[in-house]
Amino acid sequence: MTDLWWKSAVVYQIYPRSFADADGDGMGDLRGIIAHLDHLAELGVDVIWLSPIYPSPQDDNGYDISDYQDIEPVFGTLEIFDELLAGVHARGMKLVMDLVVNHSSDEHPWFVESRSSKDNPKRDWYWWQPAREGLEPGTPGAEPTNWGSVFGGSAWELDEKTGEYYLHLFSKKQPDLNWENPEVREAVYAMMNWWLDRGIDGFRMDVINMISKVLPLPDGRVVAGSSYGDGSAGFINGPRLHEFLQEMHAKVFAGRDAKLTVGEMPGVTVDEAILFTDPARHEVDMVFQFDHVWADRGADPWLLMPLQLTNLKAIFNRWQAGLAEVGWNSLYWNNHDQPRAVSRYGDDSPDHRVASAKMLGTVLHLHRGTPYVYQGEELGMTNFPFRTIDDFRDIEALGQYAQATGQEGRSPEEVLTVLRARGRDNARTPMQWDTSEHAGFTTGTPWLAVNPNYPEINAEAARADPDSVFHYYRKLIELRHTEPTVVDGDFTMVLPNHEQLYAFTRRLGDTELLVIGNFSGSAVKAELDDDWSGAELLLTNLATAPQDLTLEPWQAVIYRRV
Ligand code: TEU
Repeated sequence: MTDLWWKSAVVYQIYPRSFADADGDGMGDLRGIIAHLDHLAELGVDVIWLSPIYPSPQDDNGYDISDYQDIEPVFGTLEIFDELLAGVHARGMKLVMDLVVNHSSDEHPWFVESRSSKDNPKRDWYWWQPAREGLEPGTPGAEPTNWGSVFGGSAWELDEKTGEYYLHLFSKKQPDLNWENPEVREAVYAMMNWWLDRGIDGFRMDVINMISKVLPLPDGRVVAGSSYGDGSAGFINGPRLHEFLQEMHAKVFAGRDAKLTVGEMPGVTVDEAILFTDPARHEVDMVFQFDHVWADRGADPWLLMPLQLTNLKAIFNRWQAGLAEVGWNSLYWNNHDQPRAVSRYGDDSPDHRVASAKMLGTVLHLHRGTPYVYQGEELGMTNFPFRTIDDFRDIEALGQYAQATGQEGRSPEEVLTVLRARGRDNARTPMQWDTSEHAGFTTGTPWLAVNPNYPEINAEAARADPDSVFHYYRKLIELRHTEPTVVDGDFTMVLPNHEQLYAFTRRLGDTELLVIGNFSGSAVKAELDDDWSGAELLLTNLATAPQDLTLEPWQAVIYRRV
């Protein structure tokens, strides 16, 4: 047994807009989630993390919040939220909310006030700056720094009313909050306490390693082929980040029962993560790092790089080793920002989809850390067959496409090739529940097209088939709950230089587990120094056990010996 409950927990992420629509408007909602809670209870997950459900103009699908203490009417009401929370708790699960406080919506009353005049009391709640010295506001290069926004274009928007620019690392409808201002921080902590008092069990913190900025805001490194500088050194892991997280902990979490806190931190290093997740420092319980989902990304963002398995293993090994003594890992292949893992690191063709989805699940869930399952991953849902840019809805895809094919002169086909493989809308197509029209997601018109493969890939079929990805994930989750070695065992990578096999052991006391995943479409024999003959085969994803450690295409195995 471990002291902190989230160490043995599995988290399931819901993207409410795409999960289940109860009222037929084409968008998922809270009643839709309530209707499917038994699906999650049957899967056996411990925690549900909800992507943002607060009032929002939906410029970035809810990551642009205009009221932190209410529910977006399209999704429901606070009363329905309380019903959902009760339904989650009644099934023995917990509920974690998304905390998006690096930025708000430009329609949040705080920003509406802030932009109203230079001497408004909330002016300093956001990052306002005049044009670069000697340049007229609005002229080329007059932005206060050369930073580009994640979604394309400059990270600065000129506000005509006062002639000053405001900072937005994401869309111009997502102005960055100024965490230097103590009133901002107090307002955020009060809001967090309000939700915790309502009964929620923790927060997933959106881009929380961007809240502290380097002062004065510095120009970024010039990037060849890009119209903007890379400002990340000025806002990733800024000088006051640890201080802010410790203050948040003291003012929000101290004195409460243990909650789950996970900080999303693009660009975080292992050394920093040790500090963020050291329980003695009281910052966060775990972080989402990005190294393994950037493993197939090269220096040129518009070039598809094939995955090199040795590289992927080196990344995980570094994280497992780095947080072995102090701190804790989060484990994920998928979320609402990533393409579907089975299409990316597995093989989503009819012959190998089920096996490779299960293999990926095996490898991930047997690492040390808290696994996250993203809606549809438990069905082996795949990427969507996008054709033209008109098929995409994501502000990131549209913004980056405009910048790349516009001032940067890339060909549309070059950019589309990468968006089809990596675009975030791959994860956001509606959840596939059954074989009825629109996969049972809605009786109306879905906001984003349903993947045409839903007659084959859907929850109803998966629950009815004992060999489905769903039932296999159920077993993986159950194994974490019943075998302490999965939670607490130490981790040793085996065969680090093998290009097809991902192999490692876990050990706790006298119990040892051997996990091997075949990341290829050919049969491969694992040549181990150690003799594992006679070990018990706990789980494999194919009908037959391997002979002499020869794994069939995309096969995964877990052996145990005592
Ligand atoms: O994502 C942060 C982030 O870094 C993303 O930009 C991500 O790396 C990229 O989209 C991958 O293609 C968080 C949320 O998860 C994302 O949905 C939001 O759009 C973003 O913050 C702004 O809130």
